[in-house]
Amino acid sequence: MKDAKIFLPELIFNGKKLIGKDVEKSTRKLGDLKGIFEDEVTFRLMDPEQVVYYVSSTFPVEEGTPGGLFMGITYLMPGKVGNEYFMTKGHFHSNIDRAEFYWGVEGEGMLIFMNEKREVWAERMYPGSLHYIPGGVAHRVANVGNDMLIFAASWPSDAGHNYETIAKYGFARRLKEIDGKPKLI
Ligand code: PAN
Ligand code: ZN
Repeated sequence: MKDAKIFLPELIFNGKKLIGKDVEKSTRKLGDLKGIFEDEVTFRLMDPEQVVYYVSSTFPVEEGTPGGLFMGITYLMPGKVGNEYFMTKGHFHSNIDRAEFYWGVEGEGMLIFMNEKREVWAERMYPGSLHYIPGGVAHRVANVGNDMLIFAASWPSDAGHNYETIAKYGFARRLKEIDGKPKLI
């Protein structure tokens, strides 16, 4: 029998960066996050062009394909709007029962969960922390440190993103810096 072929991987995850074929980058600036922070007066005084986070992702199959997986690395800058930490928009999955893994790569974060009953809880993120986000649970990450927060994620290719519910109703609690510490209030 002939030897089977051995290939080099098309992608490298070197611990911090996703490198290789078809890595797609999307950027969220402060101006794209209108309405998510409570202190709108301070928000309006800030530069809408300031980058809050970007995501490098690989989509090996078409979006919506059942049974596939996607992976992305999020780079979330340190900062606050008033006393509320810089955070991702947050979303439920459009196919609401789809789960996801997040894991901490660098920096200090807080992963905020909210179920459909609007119950909120959070987990600390740090290098090596692993987080299972069950189906039916909205998720958002805040950078609670002074340096960039890097975390990776893998989610089903038929999960989809429902940003509308969070844009309209928000999370039931906000993560704020109170006396120098993160608190969900
Ligand atoms: C992640 C997020 C990423 C950015 O890849 O999409 O961290 O956060 P927002 O999508 O809430 O802006 C994920 O949860 N994918 O499903
Ligand atoms: Zn998700």
